[in-house]
Amino acid sequence: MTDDRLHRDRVPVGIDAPVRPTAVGIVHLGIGAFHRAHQAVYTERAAIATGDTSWGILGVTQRSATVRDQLRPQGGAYAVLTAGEHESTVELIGSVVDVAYPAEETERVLAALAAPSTHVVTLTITEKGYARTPDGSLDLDSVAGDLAALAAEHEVGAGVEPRTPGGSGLEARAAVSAIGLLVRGLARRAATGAPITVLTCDNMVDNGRVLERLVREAVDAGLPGAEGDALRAFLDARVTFPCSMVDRIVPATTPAQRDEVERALGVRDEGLVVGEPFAQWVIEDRFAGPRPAWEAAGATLTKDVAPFEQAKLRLLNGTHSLVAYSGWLGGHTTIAQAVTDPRIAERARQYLFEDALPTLSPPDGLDLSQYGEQILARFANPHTGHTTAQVAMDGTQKIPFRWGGVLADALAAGREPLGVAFGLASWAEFVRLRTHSGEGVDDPRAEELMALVSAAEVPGGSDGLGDVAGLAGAEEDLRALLALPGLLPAGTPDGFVDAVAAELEAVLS
Ligand code: CS2
Repeated sequence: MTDDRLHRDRVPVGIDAPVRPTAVGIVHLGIGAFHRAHQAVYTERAAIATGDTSWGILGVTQRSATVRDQLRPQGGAYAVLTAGEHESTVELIGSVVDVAYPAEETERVLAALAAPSTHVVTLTITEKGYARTPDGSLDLDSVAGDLAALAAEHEVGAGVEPRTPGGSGLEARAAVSAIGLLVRGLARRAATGAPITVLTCDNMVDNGRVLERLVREAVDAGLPGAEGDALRAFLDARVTFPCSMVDRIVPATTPAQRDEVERALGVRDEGLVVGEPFAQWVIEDRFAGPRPAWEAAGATLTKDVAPFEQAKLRLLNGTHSLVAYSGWLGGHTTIAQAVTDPRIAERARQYLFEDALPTLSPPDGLDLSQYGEQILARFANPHTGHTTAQVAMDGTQKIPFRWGGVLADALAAGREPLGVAFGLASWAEFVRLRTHSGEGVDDPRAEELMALVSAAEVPGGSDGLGDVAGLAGAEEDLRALLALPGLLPAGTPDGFVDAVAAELEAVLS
């Protein structure tokens, strides 16, 4: 710890001190930039509004120790840079008490999940963190280490020797899966009987129900029969999995932004996150026990999240993906550049207003056309620096939730959604070009995708992207990619795949 580093005990002059939590009330799985710029900020503001400091957050970082190594030397504190069209502001957040890296501190995380002061587990583990197979069930291979540990712990608890010796090896393997860790934590908690709410904040349709189903599948696989009955009874009686819709554009922080904030604060913040001014959080009011007064910080608690969630996933995220793939193909680095390209803007509007919007029933009081315009204006904010490549990541995990429902509903209503078709054609071409360039795609199903792209095809041929051979090759690859299991809704007619192929010319031009 050096004096030139931000720390919660040394707050720069002229900036409000962050909240100092008195207990860990929340365990958060997946403490990336999004959580720090969203739920942690709501938690901070709720503590300021109510004076209740019992909702400190223990963050859990899954894939690497980086966030722990950034925040621990700062006592958990970090700054949020809000990058508006006309001005930027910096605020310090103290609600994160510490960050744990389960590969090295599994026991600490499990203990926190079972602790009496903890009442809520929140998750932002991204779509791929849910480890679903193409048919939506839990990929048991991904939680095998955790389930072995669960069975072993269970038997230890019952006074029986663990089946698998060598606990440390198990711990290291177990730490790769957020769902597995959660299930082990819930098993620990079941022994105390204390209720707990598991609140997912990821961009999935019916996210709470999805998570509950996966957790139950893991329990059934790990502790089948009578061994798991107590845990199942605990889940039935004492655990809830509310749905929630989260919204704030949070790009990856750049070194330039870190430098800018260092100049403003006079100290270095390795944990800095950047977000747009807009933020929204709609939470299903179905808590098993106490919760922070997030409504005091502007969150909406409601009986039914679905209309908000559908509108956000289909209008915002669906348009975002379209702009990301077509923007990347058009040579645009950022979403803001891409969405101001007239050709892309036109297709974004077509998707948003003609394809997606008519499939939605607006939540009370929401004017969907205005909401759509506001989304496009948010994308055009150049100060966030959100890149097309970042939004383009993990397409196989995002597309079904963003475009799948729009596609199915539009076809059922007798409309062919040509914006969706353009989006899918752009995604397929993105995958093809990145495969051929050797860069590859950032996607948990990358290997499958790249195997579908024909090795013989050279994009563009000798005469450029629009030549006949290039188009024919691109179409072959597109048809192979669209047949990827789980990508399009079951029963999507061949005629729609033809419509996607017909968009290739527009994509390649
Ligand atoms: C984006 C989202 O990266 C992506 O796929 O569409 O992260 C988007 O920025 C957020 O959902 C906005 O709330």
